Amino acid sequence: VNKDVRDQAIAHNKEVIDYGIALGSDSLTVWLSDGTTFPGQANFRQAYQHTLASLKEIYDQLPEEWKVFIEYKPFEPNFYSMSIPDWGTSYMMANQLGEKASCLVDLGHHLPNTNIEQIVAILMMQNKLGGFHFNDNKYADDDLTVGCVKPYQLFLIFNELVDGMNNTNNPNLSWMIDASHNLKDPMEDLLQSVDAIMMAYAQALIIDRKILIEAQQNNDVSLAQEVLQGAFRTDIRPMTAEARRIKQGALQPISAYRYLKVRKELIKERGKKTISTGL
Ligand SMILES: [Mn+2]
Repeated sequence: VNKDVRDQAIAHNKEVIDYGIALGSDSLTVWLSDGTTFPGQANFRQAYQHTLASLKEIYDQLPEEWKVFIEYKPFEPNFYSMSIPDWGTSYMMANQLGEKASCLVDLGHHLPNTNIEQIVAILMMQNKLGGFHFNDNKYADDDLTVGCVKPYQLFLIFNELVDGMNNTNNPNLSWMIDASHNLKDPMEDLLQSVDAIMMAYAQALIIDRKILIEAQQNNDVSLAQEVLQGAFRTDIRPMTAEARRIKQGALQPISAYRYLKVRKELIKERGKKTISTGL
């Protein structure tokens, strides 16, 4: 690893912390693009040790009440190895860094068919689940709207979250939406994302946990499925709409957004030059 590149990366994170302090933030998320594209390109152990050493320097710069989230990703932009490819590596690093560090689960950063809900359950058991980047994918994308392809997976993740919130000491989670689109109005995408998250959460809350536990203890596999799918197939949209209305929100966010021409009004206010980018 080139020492200048390393020092620049650490300095960049320190700069980001300073911006965060100015903005009133209280956490830093680290996702590293580092890795290799060819076998033999780097020594795996050394890559881990260098990454950890650099993260320690960043960790030591965190203000007292701050947290740092270690995000993992199996591939891209490097296609042979990534420095932090999976939850196990993220977990080891979070443990070695200390109390302020925990793991960040980006739903799109898994190999196809990975059991993300199991990862969520185990990390919560270890009190090391820091938060989420919500999105969805079909193949290797990580930018689709959460719940647009795999709503049942999202529900099963929330099932573990609700169970974990009741039965572990995992600290409060940070909820983030990490999706980026050029096909949709990003505001509409955010509205759909929040709606999908609310629905998955509400459906997880109506799971009959007493019967689910009984089914698990009796090895009644069919009943366990009935309980989970009974909750998932319940149309709770009127309930989430009412929850929004009680908080003075819109019953139908997309319709309201379009009817009120929110985008047009915001452009009038802010101009057209503001451009946002993200990873
Ligand atoms: Mn992310």
